[in-house]
Amino acid sequence: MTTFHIKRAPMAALMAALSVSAVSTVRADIADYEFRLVQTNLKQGDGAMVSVRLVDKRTGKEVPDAVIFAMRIDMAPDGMPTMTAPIEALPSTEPGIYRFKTNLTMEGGWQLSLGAKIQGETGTLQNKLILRAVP
Ligand SMILES: [Cu+2]
Repeated sequence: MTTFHIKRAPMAALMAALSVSAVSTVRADIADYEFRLVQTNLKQGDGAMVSVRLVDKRTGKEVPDAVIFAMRIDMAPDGMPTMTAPIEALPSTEPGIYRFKTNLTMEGGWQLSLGAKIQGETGTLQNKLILRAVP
């Protein structure tokens, strides 16, 4: 009886290790995802619409239904990290495309920072995207 239990324990540990590695090869990591700007140049001024695609880098496919819980836009690329603009998320009209309305008050480089949760994935996706406000 005792021998039986001693032999069983390592087998159970091995099975657990195998199932963990099997799962990790199938499931994605948060680092497999990325936001990409649809357009990098936007017209300066109020009512600027920024569109981003959330893609699974392994397939290049759009990923719908992410929850964007943090967003910020500032002029860090032009040495003005404290110069921010109001930004609000708009409803998505296309799966995997996320839209924001902002006011690009000044011409030049702007940085859009996003924090998101992806359905079925643990961890947080954080991306910084550089765009330009043009006349
Ligand atoms: Cu500025």
